[in-house]
Amino acid sequence: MTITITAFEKSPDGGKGLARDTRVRWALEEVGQPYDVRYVSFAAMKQPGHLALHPFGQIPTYEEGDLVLFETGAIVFHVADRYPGLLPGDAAARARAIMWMFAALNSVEPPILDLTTARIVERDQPWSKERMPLVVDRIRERLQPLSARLGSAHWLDGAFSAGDLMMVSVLLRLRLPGILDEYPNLADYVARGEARPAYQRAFAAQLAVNAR
Ligand code: GTB
Repeated sequence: MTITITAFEKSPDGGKGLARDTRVRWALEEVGQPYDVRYVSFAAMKQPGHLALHPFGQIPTYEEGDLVLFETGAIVFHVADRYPGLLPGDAAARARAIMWMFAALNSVEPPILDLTTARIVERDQPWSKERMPLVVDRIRERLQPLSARLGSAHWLDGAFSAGDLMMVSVLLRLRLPGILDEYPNLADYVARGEARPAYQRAFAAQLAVNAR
């Protein structure tokens, strides 16, 4: 069955792979599923056609036959659940991989998103500069224990899983602000994720569109 996802017609990051379609592309590449992409403009995302797929008018969405999904957590979980390659066979290991997906989205991504808000949306507020150390410290509160847990391991729990795919995707946004470099094992972890052939293909596909 054909899989179709949506992505920015023109990503604001110009193809750095930070928009959330990249993690969905990566998951599909990991499990070897071909997919089509429908590109949408910011205006089109807020029109009834797209809102029927995504109530918040965002990307990415995922269509497969009658199934329509939004939210990258749900999409990556569906891909990992349906196709082999991203979740271990052992029930306990599978539960832990899913736990790491949730940890990435619920515990690590929120303070990172707050940094984006602070740097872009709140940039001109008179209190913006004063607030920034608090925002960065809240990220460190997550990175420090994550770094300690990862230690010298290659991945969070044995073999690479959907948990790592989501965690690396979330951490990637910290490279430009330089925060990732404070935790060399996390920087290496992210680099290992990016070096995976499936990630490389996903990255190249989104870049090809945004570099036009
Ligand atoms: N929780 C949802 C999910 O995980 O699927 C969040 C989806 C989401 O935020 N989508 C963003 C979107 O559609 C694109 S990824 N925004 C348009 C809108 O809300 O109107 C967020 C994003 C945007 C831009 C960059 N960038 O340029 O660096 C990075 C990430």
